[in-house]
Amino acid sequence: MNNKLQELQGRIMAQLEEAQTLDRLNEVRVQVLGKKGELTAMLKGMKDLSPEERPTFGQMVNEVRARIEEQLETAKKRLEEKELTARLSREVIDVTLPAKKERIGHLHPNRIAQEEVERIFIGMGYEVVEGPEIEYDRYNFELLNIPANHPAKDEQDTFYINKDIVLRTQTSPVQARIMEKGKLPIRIISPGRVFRSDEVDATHSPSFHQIEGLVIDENITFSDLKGTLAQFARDLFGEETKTKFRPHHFPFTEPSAEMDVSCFKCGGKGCRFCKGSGWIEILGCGMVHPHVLEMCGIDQERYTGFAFGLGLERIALLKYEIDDMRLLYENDDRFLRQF
Ligand code: 2NL
Repeated sequence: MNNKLQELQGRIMAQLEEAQTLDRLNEVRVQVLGKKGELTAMLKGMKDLSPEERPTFGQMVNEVRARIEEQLETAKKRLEEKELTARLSREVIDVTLPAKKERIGHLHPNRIAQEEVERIFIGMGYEVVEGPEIEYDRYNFELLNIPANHPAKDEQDTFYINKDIVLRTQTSPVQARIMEKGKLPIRIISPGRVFRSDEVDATHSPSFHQIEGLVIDENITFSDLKGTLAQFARDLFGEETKTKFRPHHFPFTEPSAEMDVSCFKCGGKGCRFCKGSGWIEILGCGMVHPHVLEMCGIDQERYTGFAFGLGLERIALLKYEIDDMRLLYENDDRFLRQF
């Protein structure tokens, strides 16, 4: 019996020392100390001993048990430490590695240009107003002095939904709706998408963007128009920008003009950018036609106003020196990420 106990102790101690995992340790523990364990069985076998032998044997078993338990504890600590060290080296973080770059999206160049124009006019006290992209012929043409047989209606080559409803060809209908509401004075700009049945090329698209502006109050004159638009040009293209107004014709304004700005590349000397002229055409404008005021229910004896319209893509192309409008619509990330 004594020999058996010795053998057991030696064997178990060796197994505990050799154990490489906590699982293995537990296996050994159950194998010796568990309900059906070897040591437990030896205690149970005590009943076969003589009463004199029992106390000595019992004491020996308990000593062996104590030693094994102590060894178990030591082995457990050793293995836990080993596991922690392994985990720490496995999960090590190199804080000196460069961080993974997140590519964050941003506004489209067209939208950047739109917000720039909005910012300038908001600074002058204008409100930004939007309206429907599908419009009644009445708002898109009729109230703007473009009656049924007017050539402008052909010229614009409109997308018709039916004979009364069109894809708006300009954002002026938004302004006609505001005039019709009758709250004066008016100082608004209306940016938005417009549609014309044009073939796609470097300077045309069937869908593009416009910003129109409208001011109506008592005593508004052509000087207000010139002063406002000259200031707008300086804000957009730089303090040295000069402006020039050339007579023009629009059905909805009288008199009408086109505004050129001095070339912001060459300062007006003439270069490739302004095709040698020193000037770049930017927008159309004029005093709101009295007949338009009248049709929209505004007293044309008391009120006058000016209006203007500019193509947003044109501003974006100029500002960013892009030579093909199609780039603005293709959504090629290699192009867009440059802005
Ligand atoms: C251009 C010319 C223009 C207007 C738009 C307008 C609007 C109302 C009344 C009178 Cl409600 N006029 N808008 C006036 C003159 C020119 O746009 O070349 N745009 C790209």
